[in-house]
Amino acid sequence: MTTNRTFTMLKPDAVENGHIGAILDKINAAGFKIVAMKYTQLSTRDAQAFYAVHSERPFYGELVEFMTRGPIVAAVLEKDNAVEDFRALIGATNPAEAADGTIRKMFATSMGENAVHGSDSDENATIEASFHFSGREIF
Ligand code: 3AN
Repeated sequence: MTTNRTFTMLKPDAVENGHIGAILDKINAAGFKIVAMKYTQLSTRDAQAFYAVHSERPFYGELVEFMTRGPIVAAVLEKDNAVEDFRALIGATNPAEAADGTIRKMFATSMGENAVHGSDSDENATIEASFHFSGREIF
């Protein structure tokens, strides 16, 4: 079953570099509706849990440190085919390989500091949205 929602985070690098407004503009222009949003900062425990799937990877420690170093914007987005369309909008994990016009091509600086997160499946979108938002924070 596919859902029409995905989960995103504007990561600490995007916030530090002043890109919140520009990235939200691109998200809106691509037809996504924001149904939940918060400005927050992950604790080490939050980031470890959120990225638990990567716990055996060599970059895990670096990833947790990066994701906790400053505030992020977390949001739930709605659109037909949300997960796939949002992955297309953000582009490849490595900004050097991201297509022109994608958010990562425009705003990311490296594989690790790549400006935005986008859920990779409907199942993970639901899990990740619930990680950050209660039912009454999603509209
Ligand atoms: P994506 O965010 O495109 O789904 P994943 O799920 O493979 O990519 O990786 C999650 C996050 O881990 C990435 N957004 C990136 O910040 C970080 N990451 C992935 N691969 C590397 C790597 N080789 N070196 C450093 N950080 C990485």
